[in-house]
Amino acid sequence: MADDQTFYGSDFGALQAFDPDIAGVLLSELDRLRGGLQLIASENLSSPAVLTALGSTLSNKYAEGYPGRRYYGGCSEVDKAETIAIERAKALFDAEHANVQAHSGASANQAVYGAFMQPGDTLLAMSLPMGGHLTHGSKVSFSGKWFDAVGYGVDKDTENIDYDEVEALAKEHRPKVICAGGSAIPRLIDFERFRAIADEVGAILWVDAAHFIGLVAGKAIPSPVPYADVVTFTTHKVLRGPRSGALVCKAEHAAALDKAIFPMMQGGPQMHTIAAKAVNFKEAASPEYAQYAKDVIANSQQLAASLLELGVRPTTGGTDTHLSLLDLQGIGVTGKDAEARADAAGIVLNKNAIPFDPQKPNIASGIRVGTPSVTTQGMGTEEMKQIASLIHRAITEGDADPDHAVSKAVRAEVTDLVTRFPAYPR
Ligand code: DSN
Repeated sequence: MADDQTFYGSDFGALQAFDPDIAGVLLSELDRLRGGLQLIASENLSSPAVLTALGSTLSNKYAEGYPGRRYYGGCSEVDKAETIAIERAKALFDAEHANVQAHSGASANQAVYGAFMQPGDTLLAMSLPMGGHLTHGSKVSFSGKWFDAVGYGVDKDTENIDYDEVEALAKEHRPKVICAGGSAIPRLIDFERFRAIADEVGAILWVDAAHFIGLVAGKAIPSPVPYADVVTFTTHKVLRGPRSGALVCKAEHAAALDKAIFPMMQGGPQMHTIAAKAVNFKEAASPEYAQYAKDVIANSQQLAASLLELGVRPTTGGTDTHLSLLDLQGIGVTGKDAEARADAAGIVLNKNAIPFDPQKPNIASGIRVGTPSVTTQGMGTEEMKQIASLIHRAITEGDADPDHAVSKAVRAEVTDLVTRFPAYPR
């Protein structure tokens, strides 16, 4: 139990007095979080301990360089925080080397390009419409503008990664780097097969584990670390840390990746965020967190199964992870409409392209739902059955107008649920 002030750093009262506009936003965002069901697969509710480190005076410090090798004086204390974060990351993921300075997952991914590729080199990665990520070679991202990105997809029948296609494309294009991972992949990835393909063509194997690294930390799914040359990740998804990024890698790549993070891609590291990452890695090493990671998957599987019973089809037939990708074509609703109708009913999720989607990305035929936040709130499989029914009602009978009778009725049930399982309980 904690006072609200805890969630905003050291002196919320002073902020309220000085800047009621921004203090009001902090309070109304907390109300928004508490008032609805947060089903965005890439979000979570980080702990008061993490938020306290984020709201600390470590934000003031310039510390370009690495512990013991800085370009500024006065780094003795932040050196301690970064060293603790590095050692905890290495222990948590059983990794030979960790770099905790990336400002985000996208920054960590940039470092992979910086360390291993020259402009014009070839990358092989999952294409964005099939479940990949912008930074994996999309034409609108630096990664697709500066590198020759070849995209692989999923099998039309199974909707799982087509490993034979990955192998054939690797042999044809001889990429410098092969990337495994993405932002809408509900199933486990066969890292051993990716390693074999990378070895066959002499490529670096990069796993972007942003989405599922928390499940790896909790030992709820297999780890990519033994197979990959480098694993990049965000720290704020299932892992439940601060909004940031990090990477772990084989010792042989440590110097190249460290140089790629700083000075190639970033300047001063955010020491308050690094301290918060250290807190998060300690939390994620606990038995309670391991149970949480397993519960996230059990909830996700129940949610997908219950939606399937209601006629909403999860791609691949289900999920092994924290997220499901739901194909709405069978119920004749677009992803865009479903997102708006769910929102009006107090259910926050996102429209998402499904593999081979006939719709444009800003309309989409699917939605993506994830269970990290609701599991943090203590909900279990019984609540997932109820949530499936609420989603179904909101998107098939409801409206984008919050005053619509069904939207209101669903919202009342959502309110009851989040009152019983509150976010940031007082
Ligand atoms: N935007 C994140 C997601 O929602 O999956 C990935 O960067």
